[in-house]
Amino acid sequence: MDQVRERSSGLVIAVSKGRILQEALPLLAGVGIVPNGDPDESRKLIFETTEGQTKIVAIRAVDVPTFVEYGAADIGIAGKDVLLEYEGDGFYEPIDLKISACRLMLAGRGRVRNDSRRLRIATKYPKVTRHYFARKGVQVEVVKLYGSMELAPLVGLADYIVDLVDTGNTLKANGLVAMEHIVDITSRLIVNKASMKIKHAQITDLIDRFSAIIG
Ligand code: PRT
Ligand code: MG
Repeated sequence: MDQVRERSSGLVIAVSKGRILQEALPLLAGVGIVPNGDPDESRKLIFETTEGQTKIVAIRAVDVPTFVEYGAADIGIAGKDVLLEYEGDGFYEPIDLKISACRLMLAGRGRVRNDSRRLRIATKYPKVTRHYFARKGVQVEVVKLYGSMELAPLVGLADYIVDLVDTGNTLKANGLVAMEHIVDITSRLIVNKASMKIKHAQITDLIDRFSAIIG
């Protein structure tokens, strides 16, 4: 009886719109979950799926851990970059989905400054950046930006940037070079802690299905 109720309750899966969603949709289809519409095209935010009561919510990348921590979604798919920057630990991270791979890197104009002024780093990732330089024992000033990091060294806002790099084309187009590799990034499946208890059979079954199709 409990098992029946559990199976029929369905799951809410939060996925960020944009590139992660595009790579997550084939994986979701591989485990039998197909939304009834294209979450990237539609203005709708909640999608029914082919799997019983399971729903997909399409939200901004940085909001995925929040939805999952607060239980608004049972499961989320988010980049490790977003998870590292998130304050809080209200979720489990059982699998690396190995999609949307890139590297978080320190980049700049390729010249080293030799005065004694403290380095200024522009980034969307202040927490990871502070941690990285603290470990190296280097004092830096971190400037938080929400986009177009590449511009910062060109207009004198910062000496360096910490940003995601995939092909390297964006850095190149702006005359910047990758200088230090900070961490490899892929997207992860995250699970709300209470959901993991309450919907245990359903969620572990889904995790097993994902694990089976990931290389
Ligand atoms: O759109 P919104 O502001 O809501 O969020 P977003 O722009 O962060 O979302 P989106 O769709 O861009 O997806 C972001 C997630 O995709 C990140 O959290 C990463 O986990 C993952 N990802 C993988 C990337 C990249 N690769 C990537 N290359 N996110 C961003 N980039 C950007 C990078 O910031 C830089 O501007 O692409 C540019 C570099 O790419 P290359 O190929 O020129 O090196
Ligand atoms: Mg974007």
